[in-house]
Amino acid sequence: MAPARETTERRISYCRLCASSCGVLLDIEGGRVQRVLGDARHPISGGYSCPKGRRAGDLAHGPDRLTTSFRRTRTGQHTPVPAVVAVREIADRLGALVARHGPDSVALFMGTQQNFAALTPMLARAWFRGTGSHKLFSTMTVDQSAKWVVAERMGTYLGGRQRFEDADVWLLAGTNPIVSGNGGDGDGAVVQNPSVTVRAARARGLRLIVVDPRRTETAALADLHLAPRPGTDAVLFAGLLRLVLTERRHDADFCARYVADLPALAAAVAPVTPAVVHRICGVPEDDLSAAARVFAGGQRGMATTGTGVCMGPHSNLAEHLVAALNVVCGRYLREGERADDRAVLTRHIPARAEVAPPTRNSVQGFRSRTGVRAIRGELPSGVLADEILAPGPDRVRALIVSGGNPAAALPGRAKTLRALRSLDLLVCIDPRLSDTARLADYVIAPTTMYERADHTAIMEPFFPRPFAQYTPPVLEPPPGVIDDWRFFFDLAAASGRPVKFAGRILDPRRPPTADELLAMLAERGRVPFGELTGAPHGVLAGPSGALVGPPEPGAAGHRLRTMPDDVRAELRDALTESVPAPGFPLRLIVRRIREAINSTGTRVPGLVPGATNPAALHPTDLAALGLGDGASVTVRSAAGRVRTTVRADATVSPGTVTMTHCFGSLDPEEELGVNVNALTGTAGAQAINAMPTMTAIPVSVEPAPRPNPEAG
Ligand SMILES: Nc1nc2c(c(=O)[nH]1)N[C@H]1C(S)=C(S)[C@@H](COP(=O)(O)OP(=O)(O)OC[C@H]3O[C@@H](n4cnc5c(=O)[nH]c(N)nc54)[C@H](O)[C@@H]3O)O[C@H]1N2
Ligand SMILES: Nc1nc2c(c(=O)[nH]1)N[C@H]1C(S)=C(S)[C@@H](COP(=O)(O)OP(=O)(O)OC[C@H]3O[C@@H](n4cnc5c(=O)[nH]c(N)nc54)[C@H](O)[C@@H]3O)O[C@H]1N2
Ligand code: SF4
Ligand SMILES: [Mo]
Repeated sequence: MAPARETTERRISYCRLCASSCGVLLDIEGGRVQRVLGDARHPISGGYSCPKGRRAGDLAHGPDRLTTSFRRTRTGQHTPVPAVVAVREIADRLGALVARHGPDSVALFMGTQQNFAALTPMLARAWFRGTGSHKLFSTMTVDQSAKWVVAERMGTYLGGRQRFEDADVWLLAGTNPIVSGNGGDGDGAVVQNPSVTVRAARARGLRLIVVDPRRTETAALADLHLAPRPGTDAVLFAGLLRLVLTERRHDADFCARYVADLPALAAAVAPVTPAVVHRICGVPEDDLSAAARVFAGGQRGMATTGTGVCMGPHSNLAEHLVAALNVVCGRYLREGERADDRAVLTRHIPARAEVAPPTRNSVQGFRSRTGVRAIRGELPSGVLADEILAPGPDRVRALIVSGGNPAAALPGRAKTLRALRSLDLLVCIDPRLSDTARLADYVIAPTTMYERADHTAIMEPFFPRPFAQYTPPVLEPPPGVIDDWRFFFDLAAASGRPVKFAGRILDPRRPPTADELLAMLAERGRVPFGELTGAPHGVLAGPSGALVGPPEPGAAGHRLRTMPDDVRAELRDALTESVPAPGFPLRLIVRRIREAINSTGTRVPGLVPGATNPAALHPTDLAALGLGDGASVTVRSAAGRVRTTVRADATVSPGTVTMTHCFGSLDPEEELGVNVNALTGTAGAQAINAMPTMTAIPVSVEPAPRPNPEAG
């Protein structure tokens, strides 16, 4: 007799591996995902999905998926432990550490995969607040915290930013949204269905400028591509500002109303002529002039950046000058214009045509033992290793890692590993045995995205239009796992601490359901939770009718500071320094791939081509080094070295090397490329946010006998 055919069930959900939040259809058979398709009826992503999103079945059911939590024994082995027992033991150990060393001995690290779930960051922060510790870390401070520094030093215009959807020009610097879906920062630019979105914008007349040393997938779609030497964006943007101001292409009315110090800005950029830009950045003078003309000649549209600008040397300065370009061109919404109304599940914050002046809050923020201050309530992750390692009564002794993999992701790999190994207690919540989990005393196995209920409250700034979506769990989780948020709720309860959530205090004896929490979170939105749960493909909320309001009377005199003294000093340094890097003739730059988001996806069989992250160089550089495609090499920097193989890639500028981060494994049996953070360190970190340099790193590439996994 033929076996009965399993019935295939088609479920509707959305992917939560990156900010794109693509609508998907899942074919589920016998409790397993057989196929993931882009949801063509999804109003925002329109059927798009990417290679890693389509392999979600492997992420949920692959052999490396953890289906139970683990405790590390004295001999260093991980043995299974029920999550409830682990939570109780962790609460006891944290309690003992706090009693002995105080609350600042406990730290929380919030990683990338905590941020696409609505409830996890809320409950993690709620637990953390209850500890009384100041030692909060996230990936933002090894990513784009230059944007926070700009707000501190320049101030913020509160009327809102111009949008991609009705822009006639856009400049993307150091970002490759066709691959990363990064693009803007909260202006709805090119996050979803990026290739279609960019092509449609160009078809309606948008002119696209890309600033990137590599001819990226995004640069290939641009009207103008400037390829500066890595790490020279600050000078390039100073040069653009000079051209816009000297040719009087700026928005004089906006500047008169909202800028305190336009003459100071003009004076600071005056020496940065096209000839200077050509000398330092290698960008032809005519290309720079064309970019200034096209950008300032447009009526609407912004310059936005990604990691290529925010991880370089002078990252805070470069980001400041990009923001200054937007300001002098007046690329913000004015009083009476349609306001940004993408808050659908969250509370709408009225927009006003006024400036929040520079705060310099980080000057008053908690001062850590390493001398660095908190910014937006977080200590910079660049100092996490020192917070753990440097002796003293207030050092970090316990670290909870939520949805992150600092062992692989933080700069200065060897020191980071030493720090993580020296903790009294390391807890890692992760569905896989990441490098960080390998070192942990407790590994908590969580549900993965399709096994939990969720909605898009915290993803709203990434959508181009007011939109919201809810998903129920569409897969049955393995019996031994718990929702991420539930771990933090239970940990707070086991420590006897109340949990504050959405303006109320939750009863620790009566754990809420995920749906109850999601409903509370959406209480102040404009789409009722019931309507949301009844719309499986999501709700396009439509315009709210909100307009940009007039300034509050007390704010009429507030102005943006475009050239404070410390920014001027940084610009002087960027213009006068010679970049001394004897022995390191090449520059290593960041590069993301479609098949993985940081370490997520790197282990899915057959997904990443070659299951590795080779060093890519221009064919002329390879020829000059006498290397063929696939040759074994040693890549060396001032901080360390790795053995890897090379790949010829004509999109990489001569003089430049690309490698993708978050590869490599602490398991000597596992072949998974090499970890780029063996080549990075925290030397030369930026003032204020201690941002390390993670792109434009001076390196050399030399032939090596044969590949060999990195040491340690
Ligand atoms: N050299 C170099 N270093 C870099 C970068 C670079 O460009 N170059 N980029 C930096 C940037 S921008 C960032 S954001 C950081 C990334 O740093 P991290 O966020 O620390 O790194 P990820 O690999 O994204 O970590 C995500 C972890 O979450 C796990 N995970 C997946 N799904 C879930 C889930 O549902 N729940 C939980 N609890 N865990 C889950 C994954 O298995 C993975 O181990 O790296 C930084 N480091
Ligand atoms: N597929 C995929 N998507 C992702 C991620 C992923 O790992 N994979 N990671 C997610 C995360 S955590 C983040 S933070 C975002 C990041 O998103 P993006 O910032 O868009 O990241 P990348 O795609 O690495 O693009 C950075 C670009 O900067 C360029 N670049 C390097 N150095 C310089 C420089 O000195 N100057 C200039 N102007 N450009 C430079 C590189 O060539 C590269 O094209 O992407 C998110 N989305
Ligand atoms: S990982 Fe891919 S499928 Fe998932 S949301 Fe991001 S772009 Fe969409
Ligand atoms: Mo990131």
